[in-house]
Amino acid sequence: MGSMISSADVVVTSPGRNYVLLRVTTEDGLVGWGDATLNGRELAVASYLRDHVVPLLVGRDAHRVEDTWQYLYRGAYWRRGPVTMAAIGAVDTALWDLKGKAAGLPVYQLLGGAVREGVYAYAHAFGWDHGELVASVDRRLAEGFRAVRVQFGVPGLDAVYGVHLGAAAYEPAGRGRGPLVERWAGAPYLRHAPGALAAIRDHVGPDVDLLHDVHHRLTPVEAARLAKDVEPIRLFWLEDVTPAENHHALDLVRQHSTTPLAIGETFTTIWDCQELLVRGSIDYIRAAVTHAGGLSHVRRIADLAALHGVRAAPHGPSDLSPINLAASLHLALSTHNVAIQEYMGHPGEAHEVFRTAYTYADGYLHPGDEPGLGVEVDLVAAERFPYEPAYLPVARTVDGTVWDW
Ligand code: CS2
Ligand code: MG
Repeated sequence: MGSMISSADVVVTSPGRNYVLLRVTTEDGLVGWGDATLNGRELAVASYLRDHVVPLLVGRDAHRVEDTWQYLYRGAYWRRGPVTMAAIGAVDTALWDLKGKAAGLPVYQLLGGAVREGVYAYAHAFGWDHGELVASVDRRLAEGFRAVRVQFGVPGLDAVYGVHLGAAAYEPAGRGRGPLVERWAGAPYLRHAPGALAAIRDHVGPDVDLLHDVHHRLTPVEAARLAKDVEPIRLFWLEDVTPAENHHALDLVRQHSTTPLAIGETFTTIWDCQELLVRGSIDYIRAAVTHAGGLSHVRRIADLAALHGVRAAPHGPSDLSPINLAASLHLALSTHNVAIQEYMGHPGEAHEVFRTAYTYADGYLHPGDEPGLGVEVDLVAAERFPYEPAYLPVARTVDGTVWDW
């Protein structure tokens, strides 16, 4: 059958926010889609793909997914890193999409078939103060979610990851200007967070799963204190308590608490995950399909995690496109130790560009049964939304020292 790759194109579009997409076409006219979006550094991946990867794809057998992965990873000599791995992730995802379309099967069937009826999903709730946060949580519960991530403001600060003082919505990447500076101070956060989370636990009762993301802000000892202080709240997880590169920091947190820990949305390979998994330092690994080399590699990470009793929970923010979310759902439906999928949704305009087969009902997602990933891209609509430079914020402590965002 005609499975030779005849062309591959990079599409950069900005329906509400920037996305970088890869379209791979075979000689018999099948089209596979991958997501290559790296928030705030989008054009670096577009160039890596256009200038270095696409010329290697044309003429290859589209069905050789694993060989192509190894060729792009090992064959480049310069391995790992977010730019390289997002590019490989896009190729891998597009080839799985193509293989599904060629077989007439949804990708989850190619990965072994469904191991569950639906994928447990968590939504985001945020509010600067308790009243706003409760209203936001109640909206999520009314939508059927049984797992909610809660982010709140801190007296004395104007912005904390996940929420801004006086802002109706939360979108971290500011368009058309350099990075905003957000002031950070650990002490007021540590004083405020346990009470803010306890008040939400009191409001929702014991049956709702509550999650919280610290976004890499704390020192090891601060993180240990927070994890210990919030223990009675029985969080589903506490995410990214310390900067993700410092694996040993989590040992201190572990020694002091049984609060479940999640980390890994910035990890790009199994090597970034290995030590944390083998040492039993975490409970959930967050590596994303796009950013960690695609479905093939994230499945491998999930398998390593399974050996150590760790469950996978791939990152699913609005700054990854619906193609990434669809791929994540095919993985989650067919991978035994995937625990939950982040479901943040996408800007309204994105729905003009992406047609998706995945569905949400009563707290669960399903990837749908269309062949491949079940996402199609309207290229005419995509052209209506040209790229605009955007940056994530930068954090500085109150004395002006650059901090982890
Ligand atoms: C986050 C993201 O979803 C999450 O857990 O940490 O919102 C993250 O800030 C962005 O994806 C950064 O691009
Ligand atoms: Mg996060």
